[in-house]
Amino acid sequence: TVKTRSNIAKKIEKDAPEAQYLAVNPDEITKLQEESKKIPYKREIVWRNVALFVALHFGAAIGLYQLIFEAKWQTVIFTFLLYVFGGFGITAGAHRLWSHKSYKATTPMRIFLMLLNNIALQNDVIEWARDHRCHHKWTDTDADPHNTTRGFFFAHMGWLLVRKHPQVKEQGAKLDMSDLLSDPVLVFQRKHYFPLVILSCFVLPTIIPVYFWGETAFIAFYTAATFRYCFTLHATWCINSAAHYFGYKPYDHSVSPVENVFTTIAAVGEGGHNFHHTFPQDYRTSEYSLKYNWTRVLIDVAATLGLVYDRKTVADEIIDRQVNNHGCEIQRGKSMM
Ligand code: ST9
Ligand code: ZN
Ligand code: ZN
Repeated sequence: TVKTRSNIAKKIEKDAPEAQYLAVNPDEITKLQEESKKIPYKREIVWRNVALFVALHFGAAIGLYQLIFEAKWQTVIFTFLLYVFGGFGITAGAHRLWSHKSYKATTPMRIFLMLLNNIALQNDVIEWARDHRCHHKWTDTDADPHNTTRGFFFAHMGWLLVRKHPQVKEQGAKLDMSDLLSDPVLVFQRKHYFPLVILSCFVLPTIIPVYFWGETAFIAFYTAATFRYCFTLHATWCINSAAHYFGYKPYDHSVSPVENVFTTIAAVGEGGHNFHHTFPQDYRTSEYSLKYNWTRVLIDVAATLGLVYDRKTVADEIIDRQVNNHGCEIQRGKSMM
């Protein structure tokens, strides 16, 4: 494990110096695990979040029923498109662009992605990226916000229902977030986050179907807003849970992330998670799933339009060497258990 991790660290340093904060340091991981045992930690449930998420799931159940039996076809299509484009705000925006710097985007494109990101309501990008950088740098330790060693449910959504482990805060404070704090688009989002997300996630998704094709406000609210929001959350959370549990590990046996085709489809192209943890600087986040990698298609189309540039990829020889030394050729290109 230790050898693999330091190799990856070296590769990241070489391929993408700006992604160095993600390089895993094996000595640090061991030290963290030792220190963690000494920190007194008592799980503290945040009942406000429990109540909100229970309510959201009741609302989503109503929305699913309406989507199947009552909604107009335009509302069904609209709900689907909101899920895909809100998803892009997470995958192409918060994840591949801002957390990993795996490509660069012009200001109009960053504004576009920030607006899409609001539809998904998953905390502002700066907070999302801070948690995500913690996740990559200290995977499966107490400094990882959704540490899978605390179980499937914790990694999936339980981590949003309890106070964070003190090590997340202590280690996370050491991350360099200056690149994001100096992006005016993200500063704007953070400053106006509450009105932006209420408008983008709930108000507009309700008003648009009513105004343009005469849907009832009741149905529009439960389908395009509530159900779609809840569904997008689970699709995202599955990357932290299912894509760390069920699948193959062609690139690195020593880590928990796997290749999982279901999450690739649900998360518009993000399920090549063993690849992604091994090569976090690669904007494709997977090697084989172009077919379902809608996020990559979006980024490539934006590049053709000149909105995106400097897309980073890892050379095939480096991938081959990694597979030979630390992964498994037979599992390559397979995505499920
Ligand atoms: C949501 C996010 O769902 C989901 C993210 C998933 C990530 C998946 C990644 C997978 C790869 C990409 C795939 C994408 C696929 C997309 C598919 C789409 C189709 N570092 O938070 P507080 C400090 S959000 C450093 O209150 P508590 C810091 O000082 C859902 N420091 O901690 C902070 O103050 P400030 C909607 C940190 O009290 C202070 O602690 N949102 C860090 O323990 C207090 O922070 C919600 O439900 C860090 N990492 O509470 C909200 N973290 O911020 C849920 C904290 O001022 N959140 N600090 O610097 C909460 O209510 C709370 O955060 C809490 C913890 C209860 C969970
Ligand atoms: Zn990532
Ligand atoms: Zn992960």
